[in-house]
Amino acid sequence: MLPISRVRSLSTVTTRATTTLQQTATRSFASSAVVPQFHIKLNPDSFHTYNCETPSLEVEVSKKDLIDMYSSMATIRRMEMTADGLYKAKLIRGFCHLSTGQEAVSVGMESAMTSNDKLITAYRSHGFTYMRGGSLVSIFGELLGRKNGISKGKGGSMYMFTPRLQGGNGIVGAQVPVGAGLAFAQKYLGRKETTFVIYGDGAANQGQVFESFNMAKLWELPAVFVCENNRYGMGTSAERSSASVDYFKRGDYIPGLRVDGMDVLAVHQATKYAKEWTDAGRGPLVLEVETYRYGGHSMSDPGTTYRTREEIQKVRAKSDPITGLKHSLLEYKALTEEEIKDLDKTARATVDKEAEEAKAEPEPDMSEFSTSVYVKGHEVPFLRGREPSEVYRF
Ligand SMILES: Cc1ncc(C[n+]2csc(CCOP(=O)(O)OP(=O)(O)O)c2C)c(N)n1
Ligand SMILES: [Mg+2]
Repeated sequence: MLPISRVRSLSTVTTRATTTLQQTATRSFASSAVVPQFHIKLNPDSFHTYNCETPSLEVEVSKKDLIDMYSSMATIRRMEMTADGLYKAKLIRGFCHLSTGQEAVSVGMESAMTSNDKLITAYRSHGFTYMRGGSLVSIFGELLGRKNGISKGKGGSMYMFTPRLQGGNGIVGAQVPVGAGLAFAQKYLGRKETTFVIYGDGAANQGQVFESFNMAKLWELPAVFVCENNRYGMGTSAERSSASVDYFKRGDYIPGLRVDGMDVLAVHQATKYAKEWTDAGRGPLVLEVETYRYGGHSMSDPGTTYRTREEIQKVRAKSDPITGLKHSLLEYKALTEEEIKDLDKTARATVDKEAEEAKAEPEPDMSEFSTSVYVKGHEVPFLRGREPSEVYRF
């Protein structure tokens, strides 16, 4: 049976779940020593550019990289489907936004990032949390509101963080200037690191996005603005909300690249390119990742009132990211059907086990009600509770 690990810098990191989390799984991101064994040719339509060169269509990967990518996507798919079931069973409450169909984005990106790079995203964040070091049990714990959830069970679906993930943010677009600030810090501190700032097609027309573009270009910050274009912002199609859906060109004075976000290897290649771009001191880049969400916007949206079932079926049949990689694995004789089935089985078993572990955990203690609100030493004198008589003093 092949191990499940999360892709890291084309490295080999096997993750072991822990039942406690806030701790995130510890990984070493060592293995650039792994020899690429496969030279995979990408589809010639994988990239579109705006004032920059086209990335190479030949991806160099090792067998281990391919296994990690496949396992990670299969794990995220299973995690999201399990969350869907737990929500319908009323065990998860409140907001819950799933990324089924979009797995190649978080996995492909992570495979070309370093552990020192930063990533900040909006509320559709479970996949990124997992790829950036969050254990499955801690993610489920958070969704279920358990004490050992990644935010102590007090944040829920939209507010997950790891040392390498600056959230999980619920206010559409608000993470974009924060991401520019992270990139500013990296430049100011003289670090050769990149911040990947993710926002949706629905956020792409906000003023604060363009203000962030302006400052990032003015100061040549190492920021990659990643427009995760899943073709809808809630129930509004990109065409209805955006005067131009060429999101990769919307940075105007910032060069841009559009990538097929249903192909994990293309996303890997585009992210590698973006990372090399910022490392070379070329300033910001806009990276549009074209993807598709299979489910509704959130659990309260069936997702079929503003688009047809046929549309969803067509995307699934033609460009599902997991099936696509499976075909490549077979075509390049990297793995056999049996070995791929084993990966699927392992992903299922791991997710199911960790979801069960999370379910068995207790809820946070009421003494935690007023904690984790302010940074220690910066508290206000008191915090109001749910009613006037409930007051918490620091
Ligand atoms: C400032 C603000 N306005 C409105 C909302 C309500 N809202 C939540 S998600 C969303 C659509 C965002 O779509 P997109 O950026 O494409 O992200 P996706 O859900 O597709 O990942 C809206 C309008 C919000 N959370 N914050
Ligand atoms: Mg969207």
